Amino acid sequence: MAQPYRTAYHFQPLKNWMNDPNGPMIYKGIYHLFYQYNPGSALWGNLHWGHSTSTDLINWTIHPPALLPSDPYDINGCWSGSATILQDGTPAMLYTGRDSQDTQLQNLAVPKDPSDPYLVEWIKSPSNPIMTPNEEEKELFRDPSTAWLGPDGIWRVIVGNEREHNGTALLYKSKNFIHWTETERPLHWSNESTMWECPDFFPVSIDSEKGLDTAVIFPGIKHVLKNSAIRSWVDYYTIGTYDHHNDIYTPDEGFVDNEYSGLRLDYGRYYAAKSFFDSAKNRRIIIAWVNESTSPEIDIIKGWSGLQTFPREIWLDRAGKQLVQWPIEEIETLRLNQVEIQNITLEAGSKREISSVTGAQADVEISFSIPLAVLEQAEVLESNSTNPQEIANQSGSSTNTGVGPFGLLVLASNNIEEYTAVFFRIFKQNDKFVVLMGCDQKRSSLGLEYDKTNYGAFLDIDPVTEKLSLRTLIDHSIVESFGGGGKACITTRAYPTLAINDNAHIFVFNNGSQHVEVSSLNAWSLKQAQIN
Ligand code: DQQ
Repeated sequence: MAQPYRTAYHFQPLKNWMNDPNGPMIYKGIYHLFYQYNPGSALWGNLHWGHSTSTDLINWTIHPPALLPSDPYDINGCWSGSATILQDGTPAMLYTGRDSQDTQLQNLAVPKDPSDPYLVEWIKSPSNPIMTPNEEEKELFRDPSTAWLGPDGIWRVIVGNEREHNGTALLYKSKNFIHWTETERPLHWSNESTMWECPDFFPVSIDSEKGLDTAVIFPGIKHVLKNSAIRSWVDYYTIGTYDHHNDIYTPDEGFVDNEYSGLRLDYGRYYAAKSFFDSAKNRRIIIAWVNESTSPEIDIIKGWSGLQTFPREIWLDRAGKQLVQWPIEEIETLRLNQVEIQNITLEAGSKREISSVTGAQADVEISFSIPLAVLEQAEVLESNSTNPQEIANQSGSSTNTGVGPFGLLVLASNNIEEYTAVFFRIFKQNDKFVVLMGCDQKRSSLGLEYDKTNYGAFLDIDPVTEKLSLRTLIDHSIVESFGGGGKACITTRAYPTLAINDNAHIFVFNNGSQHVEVSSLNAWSLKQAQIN
C-alpha cells in the first residue's frame, strides 16, 4: 500500500513493531539506539532489542537485533533497559528478561568485541539473572536505568517497581556489576502514583545548559527523576536532591510527585523516554517512544507501528523549576529553502500560508509578541480551572473571543478541511496572565477514526515581558511542538487523508478576536534522512 504516514527524519525501523528506546549511548564516536522490536509483526510481542547506529543521530544504519529471547531468563521477551559505560570505557547493558512464567528478571549483556565501534554482537552474562523480584512483585519489576558509580567505588542502579501500591524506584548496589543487592530503602517512591516503568535518574547543572555524566556528584547540580507512569501513560518528573551518602532522592519543595498534575516531559503522545550523556558534545539527549493513535488493524495493514521522537537536548531551566528540551542541532543539516517573515500583524480571524516549504516535512520557528493593550482583553479563566488539557479540549483552536487561539495549522489540506493546530491562548487568572499551549487534533484526519482529544499545557512565561515562541517539527504523521523555547512540549500523531505529501500545507493563524504580532517566522523544508 502507499505509505503516507512513514516519516522522513523520525527514526523508525523499515517495518514491524517498535516501542521503547533502550540503551541509547555514544561509543567510539558512534551513536547507538536500541529499541523494543518485534521482528515478526506490526503488533507488540516477542520483544527483541532492535539496534541502529548513527554518526549524527539523524541518518541510521540498521543492524540485526542485538538481543533476542533465547534463555530461560528472557525466553518471553527482552524488555527495556539501559546502557552504562564501565570504568574501562566499554558499555554494559542491563535489561529486563521475562521468563516462561512471565516473571521479570534483570540481566546483563556485554559486547562480544568491544573493539568494534558498531557493537553488532552481544553476549549475555553467564550469571543471569542478576536481580530477581520478590514473590509478590514478579510482574512489577523492570526497566533498569543507567547505573552510576558512587565516590565509594560502588555501582548503583534503579529498577521500576510498584511496592504496596506506591510507584517505586528500587535501588540495587554492586561492587562488580554482576552481583547486585537490593538496598533496604528504595531510592524514592510516591504514594500518589502506582507502577513506574522506565525510570531515568540523572544530574543537571543549575547554571549551564551543558549535560552531565550520570555519575557526576558535586555542588551546583540538581537531580531529575523521571518515571513512566503506566496508570496514565505519562512521563512525569520531579527535580530534587540526591543524598549520595544515604542514597535518598528527595524532590524539591513544590514539585508534585504524580503524573496527573506533576511536570511532564511532553503533554502529548509520548512515553518511556530515556536519556543519555553525549560525551562528544557535552549534552544530555532524550528520546522517547511515540505510538500510533490508530487501531491495531491499521498497523497490520501498513505493516509497522511506532516512532521515536526526534532526539532532544535536555537541561534545567535557569529558574530551576523545570526542564527545557530542544531538537538537537544536527537537524540543521536537513534544512533547505529557508522562508523568513518579520514583523507582521496577524489580524483577528486571519491566516497566512507559509508557502514554498514542504508542508509534510518541515521545521517552523515562530515568535509572537502581544501588545499590552491586547493582553488586557484576555478572557478570565476561573480560578478553579486548572487542568490545561481540559481547557484545550473545550476551547480548541476555532474562533473565540479573546487573545488567541493563534499559532500554526500544520498538515493542513488545500481548503483547510483537515489540519492539526498548535496554538496559544492567553487568559487572565487571579490578576496574572496564563498562557495555554494546545494541540487541537479534532480535524487531523477526515478519513480515520482515533482518539482526537486535544492536548494542553500551561506555559511558564510572562507574555508582558517575553515573546511567545513556538517551534514545530512536522514529519508526515508526527508533529512535535516546543513552546517557550522548549519549556512545554506537545507531540501528536496525525493521519491526514487529504493533507499528505505535496498536498500538506502550513498556515500561521489567529482565531482570536484581538490582533497579535508575529515578530519573526523562519521555516525550512527538511530533507529525508537515510535509514537503511
Ligand atoms: N515496555 C517494555 C517494558 C516497559 C514497557 C516492554 C514500557 O520493559 O516497562 O515492551 O513501555
